[in-house]
Amino acid sequence: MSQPQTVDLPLAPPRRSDAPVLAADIVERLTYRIGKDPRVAERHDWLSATILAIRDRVIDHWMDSTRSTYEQEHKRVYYLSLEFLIGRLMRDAVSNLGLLEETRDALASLGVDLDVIAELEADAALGNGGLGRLAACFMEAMASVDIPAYGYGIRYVNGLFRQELHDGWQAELPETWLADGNPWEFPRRESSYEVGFGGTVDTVGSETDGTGRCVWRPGERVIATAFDTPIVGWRGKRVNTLRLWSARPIDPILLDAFNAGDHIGALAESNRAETLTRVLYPADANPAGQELRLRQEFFFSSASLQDILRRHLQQYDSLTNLADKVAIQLNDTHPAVAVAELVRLLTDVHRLDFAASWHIARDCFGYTNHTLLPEALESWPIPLFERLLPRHMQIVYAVNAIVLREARAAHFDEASIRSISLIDESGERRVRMGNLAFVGSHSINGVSQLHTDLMKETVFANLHRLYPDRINAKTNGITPRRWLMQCNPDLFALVRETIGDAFMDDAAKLVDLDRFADDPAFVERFSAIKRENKVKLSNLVARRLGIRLDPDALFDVQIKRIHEYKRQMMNIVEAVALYDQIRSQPDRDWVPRVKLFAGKAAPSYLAAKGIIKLINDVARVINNDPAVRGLLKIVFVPNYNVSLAEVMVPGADLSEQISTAGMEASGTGNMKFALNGALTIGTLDGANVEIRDQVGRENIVIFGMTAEEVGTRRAEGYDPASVIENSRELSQALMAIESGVFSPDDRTRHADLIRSVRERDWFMLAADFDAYAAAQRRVDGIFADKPAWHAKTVRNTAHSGWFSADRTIREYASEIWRAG
Ligand code: F55
Repeated sequence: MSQPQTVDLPLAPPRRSDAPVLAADIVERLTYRIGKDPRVAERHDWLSATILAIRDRVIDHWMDSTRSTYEQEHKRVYYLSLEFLIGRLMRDAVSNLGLLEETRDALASLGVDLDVIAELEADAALGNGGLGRLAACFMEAMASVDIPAYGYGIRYVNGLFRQELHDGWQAELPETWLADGNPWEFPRRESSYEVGFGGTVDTVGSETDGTGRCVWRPGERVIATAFDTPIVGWRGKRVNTLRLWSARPIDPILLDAFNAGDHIGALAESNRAETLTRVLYPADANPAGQELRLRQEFFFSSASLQDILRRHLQQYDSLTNLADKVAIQLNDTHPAVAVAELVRLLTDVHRLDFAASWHIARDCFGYTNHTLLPEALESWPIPLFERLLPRHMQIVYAVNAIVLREARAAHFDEASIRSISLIDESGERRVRMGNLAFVGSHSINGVSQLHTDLMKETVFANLHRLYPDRINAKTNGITPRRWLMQCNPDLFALVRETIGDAFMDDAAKLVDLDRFADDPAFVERFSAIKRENKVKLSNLVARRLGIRLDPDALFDVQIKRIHEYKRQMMNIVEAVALYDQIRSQPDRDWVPRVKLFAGKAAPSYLAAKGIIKLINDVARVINNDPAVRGLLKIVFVPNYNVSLAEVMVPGADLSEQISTAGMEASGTGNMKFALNGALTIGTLDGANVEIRDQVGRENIVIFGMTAEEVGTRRAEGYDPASVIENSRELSQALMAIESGVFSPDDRTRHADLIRSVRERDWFMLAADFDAYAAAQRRVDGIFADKPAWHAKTVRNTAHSGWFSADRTIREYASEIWRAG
């Protein structure tokens, strides 16, 4: 891997003189590509024309990158992910190319405001949350640290649903990011592959245990067509490809059927194909379990592997060296069927013997696990798997036989063997995708140290015992380009002015800021920028919701998917307790606070939807109570997405990372907030542990049970009722909610939600509540002491460089992929 260079690159100084050339290019694209006269062009036309002009400046770098990988025979990394939560791309590309000022000037000369048109770009929301956003950060980081990489995924026509609030309830509306076209993508009709489903299998070889060569005759076939998006690395040094597959039918219309009058039947195949890549499943924990989902998984895995093998064969003319030149990373188990598909392609199509195919596959694949929640572990009913993928079913059985033989040889007992098996036989027989991904990979990684340790102790304990060298930790990271440079340009400029440019190529150098944490002149500017970002966030809230916020209040922000384990409910119950105290002790010196929430609930996750409604009910009452005198405000900002996060993160004082310890694999929002100078209030969960280690325990507010304590408490038999009884604050808050104080129109609306806390409280809200409330009062105390607060916020920024995705990617490259 070559070190980033800091000289002779376009970023410093900006080449303002090229603005007229760029302006001319934009007008040219507007005229000849979009077909609009500049005099009548609308803002959206200017956006498309600008993207096309920028895109053209990417292409030479893109071709150079591809060419040099080929010529130097570098290993290629393939990142297979069913989700890429990209957000907008224009500012990313422009900024990484060092063309921000030039583009701004070019557009200004045409009477167009860059910031205005940038807002019009649709978010590519091809993901649910952290897992999809991680894939997007990794794509940018792989290009930035000069790793030859391809992202493979699905070009969903409809990404994650748009969320509206109707009377405080979540409503889901279709998201249509492609409605105005997508100037970033290049359709590649020539890169198309057939993907089959169903049908029959004929054995050619003599073996009948699935290891002989077979011919699979699918009953159904669709075409996967590639759409490529260039991903520009920092300083434009490398441009990688995000290749998303779209499904189309082999015959767009069955003319015979149509002519015979069967107009619907004539299009049935076409509709079926197009349904495959129509919509992203909106669940981020409970796998959908529907046939269409398994079809999506196989569709994109198969197309990607065919593409990988074609590229490799074209260059090397042999598959025996595949693992030397190809690393394939599975982003969770969603592409795990790729393990069986690669074995099939190598044995059945390319005629390698089964054992060789199996070893090659294992040497190519790495698997990243993102969750330990049992309900999130994917498995497929055998009858469904067998019907859709009959040959893959045989391969799964054949692989299972190998693994179980190894376990027996190692003297594993029957219970351990049952847990290792690729087939779950505890009820309805199912294929366990996590076990398939594990045995088919040479590396299995967790996304924080704690999560990795728990993987070894829980879900993969026996597989870890059988293959002790495979599990490793790769703590997540975020791209500092999007999550500091672009979303917080004023802070970025201040940092640059203060410590110089080196941090731009090595985020660890942010640590040079540490010595300014007690420098009053610096701190004043740092905090003025935070205040300005809070004003911007307040303006957004005023525009969207008509709620006015005081930018001098403490902005306390929890933004993430709505989940019981993430405990948004603990946060809102604490707000109720605080409200109660403000009313009963109006004369205390309360620190004015705004609690901001945003996040989507899976449409079928009723408890999560109930929590959204509860937050909005509590907000209405508190925000309209004159007794509160603006000391507490609650805001739920609808339709959380990447672009909203880019405003909310820089505008936060306090970052809520309060999951039940042991449940949040890593978190990445936690890193974005710390980088932008927010303090974290959090449990010792996921990467919060590493954040504490980096920023120092005096610069983070930790509370609550550890993962170990959660486990012990559960094992001892946890009784929430007695905990609640012993906490006056919690009892009163729960009683207020349950008695209908916040839902006068339907007093029992939240009864079920509260009952689940009283009776089960699986996520131990009650057990952590008092510690959480006390931690919040500690936060108030620090916030009131401005020099102390500001010093801590500066130190958070200074010590967050380790969470750069560049660091994470370098670890993957050297320890898993052996690439770059
Ligand atoms: C999406 C689909 C299914 Cl079927 C299951 C899970 C998901 C998903 O989105 N998971 C997810 O986002 N997991 C998160 O991954 C992040 C990146 O590693 C972690 O930081 C976070 O802790 C974890 O919850």
